[in-house]
Amino acid sequence: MTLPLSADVVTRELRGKVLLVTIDHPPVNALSADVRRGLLAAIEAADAEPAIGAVLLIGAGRNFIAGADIREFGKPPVAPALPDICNRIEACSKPVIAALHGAALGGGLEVALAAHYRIAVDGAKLGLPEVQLGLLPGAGGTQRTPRLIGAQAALDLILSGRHVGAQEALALGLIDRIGTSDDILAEGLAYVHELLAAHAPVRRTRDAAALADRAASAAAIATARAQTAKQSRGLFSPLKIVDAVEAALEQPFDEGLKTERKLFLQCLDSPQRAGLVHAFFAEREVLKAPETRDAKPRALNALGVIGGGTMGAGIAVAALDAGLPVTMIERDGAALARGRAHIEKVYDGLIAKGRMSAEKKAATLARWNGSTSYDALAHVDLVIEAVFEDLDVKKAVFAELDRVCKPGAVLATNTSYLDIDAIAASISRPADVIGLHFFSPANIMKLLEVVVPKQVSVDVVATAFELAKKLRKTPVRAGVCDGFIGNRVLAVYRAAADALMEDGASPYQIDAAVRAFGFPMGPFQVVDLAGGDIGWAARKRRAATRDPQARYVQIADRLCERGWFGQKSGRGFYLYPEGSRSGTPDPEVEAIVDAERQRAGITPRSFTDDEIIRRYMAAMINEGANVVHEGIALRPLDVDVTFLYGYGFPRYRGGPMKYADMVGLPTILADIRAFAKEDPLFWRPSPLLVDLVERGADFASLNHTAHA
Ligand code: 3H9
Repeated sequence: MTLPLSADVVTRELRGKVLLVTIDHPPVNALSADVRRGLLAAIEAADAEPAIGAVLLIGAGRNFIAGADIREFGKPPVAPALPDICNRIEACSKPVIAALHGAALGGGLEVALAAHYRIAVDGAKLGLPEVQLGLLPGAGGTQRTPRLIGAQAALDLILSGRHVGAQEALALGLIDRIGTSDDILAEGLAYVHELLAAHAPVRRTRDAAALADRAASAAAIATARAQTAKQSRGLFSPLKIVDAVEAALEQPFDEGLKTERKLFLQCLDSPQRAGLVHAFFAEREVLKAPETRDAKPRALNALGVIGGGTMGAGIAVAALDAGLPVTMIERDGAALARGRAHIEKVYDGLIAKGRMSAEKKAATLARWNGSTSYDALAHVDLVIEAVFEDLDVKKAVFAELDRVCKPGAVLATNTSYLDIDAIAASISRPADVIGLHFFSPANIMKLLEVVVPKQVSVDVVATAFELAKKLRKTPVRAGVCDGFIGNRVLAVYRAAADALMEDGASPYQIDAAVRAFGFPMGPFQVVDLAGGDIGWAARKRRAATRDPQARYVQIADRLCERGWFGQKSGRGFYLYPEGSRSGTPDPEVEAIVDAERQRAGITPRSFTDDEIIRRYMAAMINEGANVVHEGIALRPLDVDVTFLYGYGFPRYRGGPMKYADMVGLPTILADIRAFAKEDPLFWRPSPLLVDLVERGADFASLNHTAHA
């Protein structure tokens, strides 16, 4: 018998005495208002219908339920609310069984915890990842989880947001059973029938007793609070999570739910939630570059890497880790040996940390092959060159690739700023040439700028996105210009930081202010880490084309002239005694800064941290707007993802463009106009920013996402 449907997204079917309730709301069965209504109607029907002996909840498609519908956050709430649904499920007078496969995350796991019995199949992913969205589990998760699995295990799950597999979930006590096959429906039905045969009672998680050892629970909460206060780096929701779990211990269940609700709403209203949800959708939107819709990727079975330096080796490791065979080319045997050694060093580090076995290393390196002859690249599908940053050197490499590579091979350059159109135009197959800008260390950093030159064929771009997927990188489509998206914007806010330093702020104050904003490092620490000589070389190269009217701060040059290149030379903006990696301020640097101020005729003034951040961010946002205006970035969100994944921008602020929207574009523009009174050449408002302010619009309006 099929009962009337309450909503298409939740179907009900009576199978003997079992009401089979299927959540069928692609793509991931998120708990939208329709799903909530459907679940409510199903439970009410189960209670009302005497023929029904038990309820089985399953998800259609690849998942049980991925959680609350994230797209609803920040919009007016629609009844029925998820916590009420969970309470209604738990209150059901007939046993409710949840059968979990794929994602049972956030609100999805909370629905399962409100059910009376749980079975999962292998491959199920259970978790409470709300913290990653700036939230806490708000549908009873902070109250039921500790009652079910204890305070410590619950805190670990909720504070980390990690996913656990079926085996671990069983060991923790989150589920009662693991199915023996992956047929979720058959497994679920078999379990329900077994429970019915055994007259299994309704068993409510609210009555579970894992918090019974009060002293141990209180100690776990106190420890979590102390650790969270130390580690959560400005995040709002983690301490609220600890408070909510504490309420599970200290308050009766219904009171605890009220406390959870109050804390959840505080998180929901926080700007951090808005920033993190933006990041969630933005990192998915960047995958949908137009070329990925318009073309199929070419084959990608074997890779070539030219150059075994830090970058080439890092790219090779990323590819080897993805299971791809890699052929590395170097100019001679010694350089090739160094390239191989760079790769081995990465794996030896993992072995030393116990994260890789010697056998795994050997198996991985068996996919590596080195040669000093370009002819060894005849079979590869895609080559990435990572040689010295010089246009003529790169053109020479591409001439060789043109000679040896098979037709249809993708020819990529890892340049960080050179003119890829010029490289492409120098060979006979410009349509195969693309930029793949990795970030150092390339095996770790997630960002991959896919730089799209004029003549490239659409399927080559699609292939680059496919490569990113294989390498587990986050690709951002960028156009050709000096520095593409990231380094172009970086050059501008670095210049703003230099100007601040010359005008009176110490590099140490600037770094501290930028760290307090949420970056892991300040700009001068970054220079010291990357090596001051790199920027110095770039500045010398650009000297000839620099606008003579533009302000040029020479402080960094003075340090480089002394050989102070940062960490690798023991001093830069900071001192690094005996190879230490955390620098200490250097009075001699401060004296050099003073001398430079005098040379430039500047009377130093003081800046508050807030003034520093306003200039730093205004420079970043303004150039980000230029990059969008010129079509170098497809949308503001592409700039955001670039900075989140490549430049340490604090994720909870969503990226520079999202941050600008949250501050308000009129405020940013007013700042730029005020700064322009001192240096009109540097502080030129981006035409896009001016236009948006005039129209009362924001960057989000240009993102063209369902979410925006
Ligand atoms: C919560 O539950 C709060 C509650 O405690 C309290 C409430 C009161 N909503 O990632 P994919 C979309 S907070 C809406 O590419 P995969 C996603 O945008 C929530 N949409 O697939 C994409 O759309 P599009 C806690 C969602 O197979 C499409 O689905 N839950 C949601 O690589 C496919 O996603 C989470 O944080 C959602 N909840 O990975 C889980 N989830 O095609 C978040 C996904 O238009 N989700 N979409 O770009 C995930 O971790 C992954 O999506 C998942 C699938 C592992 C499920």
